[in-house]
Amino acid sequence: MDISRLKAVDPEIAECVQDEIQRQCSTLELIASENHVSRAVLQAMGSVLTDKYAEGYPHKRYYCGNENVDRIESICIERAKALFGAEHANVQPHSGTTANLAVYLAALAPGQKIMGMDLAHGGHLSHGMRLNASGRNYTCSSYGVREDTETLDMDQVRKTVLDAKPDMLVCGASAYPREIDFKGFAEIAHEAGALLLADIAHIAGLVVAGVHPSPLPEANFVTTTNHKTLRGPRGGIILCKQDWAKKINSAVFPGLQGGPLEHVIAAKAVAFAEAKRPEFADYARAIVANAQALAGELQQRDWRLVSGGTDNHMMLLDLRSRLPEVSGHVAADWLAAAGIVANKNMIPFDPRPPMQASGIRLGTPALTSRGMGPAEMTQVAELIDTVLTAAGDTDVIARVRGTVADVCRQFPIPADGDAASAAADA
Ligand code: DSN
Repeated sequence: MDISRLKAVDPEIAECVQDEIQRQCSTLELIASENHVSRAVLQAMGSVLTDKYAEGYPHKRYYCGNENVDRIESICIERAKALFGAEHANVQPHSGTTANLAVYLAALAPGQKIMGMDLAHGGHLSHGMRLNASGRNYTCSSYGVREDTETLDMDQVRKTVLDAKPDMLVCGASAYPREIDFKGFAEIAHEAGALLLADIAHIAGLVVAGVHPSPLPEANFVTTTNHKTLRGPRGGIILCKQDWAKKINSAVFPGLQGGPLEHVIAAKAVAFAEAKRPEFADYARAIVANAQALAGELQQRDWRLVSGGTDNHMMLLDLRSRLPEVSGHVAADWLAAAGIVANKNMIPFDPRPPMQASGIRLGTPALTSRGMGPAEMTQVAELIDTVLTAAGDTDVIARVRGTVADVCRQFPIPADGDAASAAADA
């Protein structure tokens, strides 16, 4: 990535950017919600579109001079609709949380009832966590996984939902390694007289590739971020039927946001076009194949995975299976020191508090974007196992760090400028 001008003008920030490029190039990114975008996405995002104010929607703006961003946002909307098979798309939300808050604002009055998946079982802050605006402005409760299977039991979910009678049922998760039964959720929402919001932030790339069932058209609202398995820029979108379009649009603007980030909307449009290509379906299938390969290799090394494996792009390793005294917080730091970047994560019914946690969440979207396959997953599992088994031994961490650097050199990320070998940079 060329940052020569930035270096000349602001060497302090240029150094930070350069260091981040170096960090990404030399570490293995296993945070399940992160990815490496293509250079086309980066270029759209790093463009003069950032200069433009465009409050409103295409051809109905408050300021003049929007003829080009109108084209961009209209293209982005049409691409989003075609990609997901939606009647309406709002591409302005700055994030997934904002997208969810806009849905609540459009469809609920303050104090009405939301039910989402328990945060401690894999849900998300914006699905009703008490400190989040969702939890503060609405009456929130949750459903969770079964303790014995660590999966969603739709009969149990149905009973919990019918007992609570929420106005809005939210499905979708941040840390759930299994397929989500969107049809089942739609039936339950219908029976309970609730609206259904499906938040597919984590699995959007798998959904558009047909690797995970889609919540459209059953869900009233579908939200997603663009930057996880979908491999686009940071930000969110909302999809819905035409009859909700007006309310959703006015909830996003002027309800929650001011000027949209048209440079990010341009990058979303680029990512949606990339995700429509046949190669993207191969990529999404490879993400899941890699996750299942990594999961299998870890299990062979006697690490217990929540729910016994994965159907998607992520898994949750239960440290208690081999290191009962070690928290996710400590283990994630050991891995990071070795160049393996993951996050601590609560496991269902975790006895530890969230900032300690007993699990590590691992995801394969970013490694798959670098062109890695099952053979590399075996190696990554071995490296993870070596670091954890050595329980923080600094010599072992240093040795693994060297191997990680070698693997990273073989699989450069798109932004490092090596076009020939950045396999995923379409
Ligand atoms: N922070 C995201 C994740 O890691 O899953 C969710 O917003």
